[in-house]
Amino acid sequence: MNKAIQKHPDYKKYVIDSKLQYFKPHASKIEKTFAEEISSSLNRESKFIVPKFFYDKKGSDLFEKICTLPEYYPTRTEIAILKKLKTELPSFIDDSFRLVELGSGASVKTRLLLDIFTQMQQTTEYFPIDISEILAESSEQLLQDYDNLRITGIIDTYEGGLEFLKNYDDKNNLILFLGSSFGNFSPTDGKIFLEKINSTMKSGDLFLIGLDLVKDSQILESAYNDKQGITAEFNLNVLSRINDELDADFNLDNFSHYSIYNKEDQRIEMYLKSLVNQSVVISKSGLLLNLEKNELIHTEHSHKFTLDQIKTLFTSTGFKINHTWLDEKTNFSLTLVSKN
Ligand code: AVJ
Repeated sequence: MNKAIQKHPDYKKYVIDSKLQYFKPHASKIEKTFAEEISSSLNRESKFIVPKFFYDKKGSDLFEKICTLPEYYPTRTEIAILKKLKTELPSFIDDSFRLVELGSGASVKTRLLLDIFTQMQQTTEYFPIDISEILAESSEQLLQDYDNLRITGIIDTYEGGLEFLKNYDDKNNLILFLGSSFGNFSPTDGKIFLEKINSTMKSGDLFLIGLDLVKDSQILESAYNDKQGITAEFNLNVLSRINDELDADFNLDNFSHYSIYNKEDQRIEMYLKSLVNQSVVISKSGLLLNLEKNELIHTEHSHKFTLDQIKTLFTSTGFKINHTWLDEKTNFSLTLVSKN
């Protein structure tokens, strides 16, 4: 191809077959390594580990398990709402739309949307955007199950992938961001993220986002403190990951899972609590970590929203709301927005 007319010079295209292709940036932008991030986030007075590190293979499996727990209402509720979209979403989209997903869709949720798209369209394009390359397995499976599907994976950050898509062509995109993953952002970062998404959207594009709602503290706290202790295992697993990948010697017996609902800030706060005074070596981060008994390492914020806040959030970041769908108990929401 002539370099001068190449449309995406920063990405390499991998064509697997007529139905599956990938785009991957040549050189991933100067991102900090796991070792560096851990070294800086634990080497300070208020210690934290960012939640994206939960998701190694074991952590992803544990999260899948969380999604099926009786206490963890979000997944089940969002699926129930998505099922209602089957009759209602078609009036918002047509043949010109492709489905874009932030995060790769191995899940039933993606399939519920693909059911809608593939029934309406001759051929459906699905563009998952994900940094992890496990994209491959789930794509193969989807292609086996949907005849008229074409998949283009973008192996990049959400922002990077959307920026890529902006210059890709002028087909309309319905961008999915499900599971209340948005709840991990601080209010400030969340706004910046939405503005970024807005800036990559064309005027006809749609954005469908799943957000968890403010509710009774007890319901929230039991969703993050399940009886079987799977959430605890999920939280503690990040220490095992650091042990394995960064050559550290965390003794998991010396930590406990701690999670509470902060009503004022409307968020679940998750921590790992040090049960004793202890020192931990993290070789690859070059760190000797001293922890006091009862000291907390922050691992996650999961923000919850009111319907009014959802309205303000989108109108203040350049969107107009097309529709918000809720379950009967108003536990969870799906909001469809477009550029204002
Ligand atoms: C994937 C961020 C939506 O906040 O509910 C579940 C992660 N953490 N249980 C959430 C999670 C503990 C989940 N999100």
